Amino acid sequence: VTSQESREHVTAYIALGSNLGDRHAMIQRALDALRSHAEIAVIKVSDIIETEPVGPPEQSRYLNAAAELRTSLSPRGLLEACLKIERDLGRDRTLAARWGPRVIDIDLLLYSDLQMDESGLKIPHPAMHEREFVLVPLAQIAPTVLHPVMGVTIESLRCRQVSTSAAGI
Ligand code: PH2
Ligand code: MG
Ligand code: MG
Repeated sequence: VTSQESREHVTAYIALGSNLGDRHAMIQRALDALRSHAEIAVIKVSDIIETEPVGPPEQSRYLNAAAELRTSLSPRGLLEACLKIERDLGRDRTLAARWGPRVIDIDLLLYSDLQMDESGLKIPHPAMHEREFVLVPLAQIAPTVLHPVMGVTIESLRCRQVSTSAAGI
């Protein structure tokens, strides 16, 4: 058994978003950077969908996607890897408003069935269950996965969210 094989690997899910520049290329470049990381494997990628911006500032439409990863990184290590890829792709957090436009956003959604609440790292992502732009692509690749806090499947969260947003709630 090589050290690579003996390492614990866990399944994690991420959300990707872009609404500045060549949005499609930014999401592809983020996925390529994840693929070339020695401790991350990209297992599944959803379709890339166009979504209306959610949140305060006036901004343009997003492309969003979700991906399933296998990783030997800790949750903190995986977060750092995602933040580094955001920086490498030119994201500038100093100028950006908290909900404002971004060239690339990579959010950690789920890490196995872990629950954690630390500064800068909350898993599951605390808003994932109310964001259609996360749940629609995630349900495509992980419909039967359970939300570890809510105890219901991603597909059931998506159904609920899509019906409340259609009703304007
Ligand atoms: N991300 C945000 C704020 N609003 N809206 C859409 N449609 N897609 C996003 O990825 C998104 C957003 C903050 O991360
Ligand atoms: Mg985000
Ligand atoms: Mg983010």
